[in-house]
Amino acid sequence: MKPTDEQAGAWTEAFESGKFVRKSSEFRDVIQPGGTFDVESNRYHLYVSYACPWAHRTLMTRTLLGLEDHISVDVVDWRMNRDGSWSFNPEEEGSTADTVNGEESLEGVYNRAFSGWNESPRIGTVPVLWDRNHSTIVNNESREIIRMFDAMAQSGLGNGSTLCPEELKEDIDAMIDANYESVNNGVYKSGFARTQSAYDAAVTSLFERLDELENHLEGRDWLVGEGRGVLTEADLCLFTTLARFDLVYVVHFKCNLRRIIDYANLQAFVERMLNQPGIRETCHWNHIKAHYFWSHQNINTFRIIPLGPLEGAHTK
Ligand SMILES: N[C@@H](CCC(=O)N[C@@H](CS)C(=O)NCC(=O)O)C(=O)O
Repeated sequence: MKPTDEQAGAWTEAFESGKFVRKSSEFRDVIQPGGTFDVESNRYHLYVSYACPWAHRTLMTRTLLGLEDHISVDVVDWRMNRDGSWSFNPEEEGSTADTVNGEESLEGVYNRAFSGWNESPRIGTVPVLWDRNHSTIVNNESREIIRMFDAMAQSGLGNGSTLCPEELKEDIDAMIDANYESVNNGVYKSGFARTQSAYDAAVTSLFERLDELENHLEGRDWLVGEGRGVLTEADLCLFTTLARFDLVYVVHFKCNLRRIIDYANLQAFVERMLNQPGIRETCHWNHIKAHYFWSHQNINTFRIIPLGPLEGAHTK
């Protein structure tokens, strides 16, 4: 699906009255059994940044659903360029070349999917789900990509588990929605605010929601489901923000009313997730920390990377 001019316009308008406004994703096709984008092993390829919380959701889902042998992955350099673009740099530890298209930058990949892409003021975000058969981008919205991975796992690929049981779908979606603006996007709204009032509002609603989640997790392991709950997409979507919180957001985005380590239930939730098979291996703390402090020079002029904190998700 090609982006519309209206969407492109929205991309150029990142800030409104001091508030950070997130661009909407432009490629929104769907993998479906029997559809244009059919379920097939080794057909789809993920481009991620290990630093990015949205991309991290897709990596975690791929691991938990046992899709590693079916969906290949390339990893961009942790350095995001000043204009928000990403490069491939196989020299950098943990980063790879573009093994599918041989591009030097992610813009090159977007340009293959939609020629003329880089002639407009568009910036290609991670994650990107690429289709080798049609040589195009299927989708670049993390929430939709993880749902498609679940559909793939339900269609015979992977380990047969689900992160979105049909009977919990509504609750999962409601939980993801409830955490999106206040928490997932809230940390960015706090960090990129250009007025005191925009910052105050973002931090206030972020911590109000964290307080609610701390209460919600009392006596529960996971956010959704009966009893102690079951591990679902809603947990992954919250986790990738919480895991970065003490390491980066407290200082870099000034989200400093409390740390996650100060919340007993949220901290236990983070550690529980880290202990799921394969999850720790998806957490590349060096990329996460270096990326934020180095890349956002508008809020960290001299690119100094803090030494601490001594303790946090990254030490658990
Ligand atoms: N809505 C997207 C957001 C993805 C996103 O914003 N990714 C960031 C990295 S954390 C990015 O690539 N930013 C580049 C830019 O905005 O210039 C999703 O959830 O997939």
